[in-house]
Amino acid sequence: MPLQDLEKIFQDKIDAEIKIEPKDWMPEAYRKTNIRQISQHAHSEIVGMLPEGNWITRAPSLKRKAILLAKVQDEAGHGLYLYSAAETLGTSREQTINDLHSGKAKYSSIFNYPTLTWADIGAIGWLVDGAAILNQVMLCRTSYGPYARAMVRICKEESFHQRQGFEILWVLSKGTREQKAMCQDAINRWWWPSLMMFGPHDSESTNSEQSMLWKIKRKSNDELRQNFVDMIAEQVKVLGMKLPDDKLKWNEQTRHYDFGEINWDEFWNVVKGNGPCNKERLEARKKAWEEGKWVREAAAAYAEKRKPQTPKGALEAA
Ligand code: BYC
Repeated sequence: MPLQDLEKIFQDKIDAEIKIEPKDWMPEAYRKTNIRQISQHAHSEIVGMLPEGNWITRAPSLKRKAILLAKVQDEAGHGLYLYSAAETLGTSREQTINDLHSGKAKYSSIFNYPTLTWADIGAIGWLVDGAAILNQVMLCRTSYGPYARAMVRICKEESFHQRQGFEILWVLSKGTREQKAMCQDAINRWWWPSLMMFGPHDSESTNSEQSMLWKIKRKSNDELRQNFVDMIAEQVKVLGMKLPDDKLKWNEQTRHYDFGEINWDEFWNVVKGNGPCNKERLEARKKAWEEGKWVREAAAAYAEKRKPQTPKGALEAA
């Protein structure tokens, strides 16, 4: 079939809200964009386990420890669904992981900040998972079938994560003077990096225009960021805390909150690998990969052993 016809069938499907499936014809650039975004997303889930994992041994009670452990395990699951979704586009798991370890692949800027106190675990749940959900609810309707389906379960789990984060901060916000101060300090440090998670302004976003045409993205970076500010500016009142932005103000005309400018130099610096924890995060991932080699080998050997064996002589008889 001529290329033009294939392109038309593809775009007609997108326009009619029919999902694109792994064996369907798709433009090479659509395949590449999905591999890029899905693998970056998978890496974010896996690297995202590190700042939270830092507090598993120091959670303030057995109950908090069990909850945090379960949350971090959820993130591992998200990473695995997403790596599998990326594989359906013809990339191998090994290649994807090599790209993370070599520093070629990106992952969310947010995970390059340190978790200094227990309140940071609350702030990550509330703000980071909160930002992630807004973006990911939209991705449940993304045009590539395996990605959209992976997002459904991820979103259910993320909304639980956000509530647990809010609850950690809510308890601290009702606590001692020191606990209240710890809560405010975590909000101060995580607020701006959370806004950066949505990516550059639409005017600077290199991929958005094409991704919107292909319905990989359904809402723009700035639109989602605004939804997030509107949601958090209300929720922070329940905590009796403040967001660290003098310009944050309800705008009666736009029916949205106005807010201050993000420090884009800081954002690009972190994206380029020079944030507070970039090196530490990659080192930790590489070490885990090396140390887990024997587990991968054992799993592969076990799978091989369980394969149905062809009875001796069966081939000759056939
Ligand atoms: N950090 O053209 P743009 C979670 C890059 S984890 C780093 O707007 P796009 C969780 C971007 O890649 C949730 N890089 O890009 C886990 C592009 O560079 P390349 C993570 C960023 O793709 C554990 C360039 O900047 N969520 O929930 O159209 C614990 C220009 O940007 C960032 C996802 O991954 C960033 N923040 O839009 C707790 C969602 N922003 O690739 C929670 C899936 C931008 O051209 N991803 N860049 O070299 C997306 O929805 C989109 O990729 C983005 C960016 C909205 C993030």
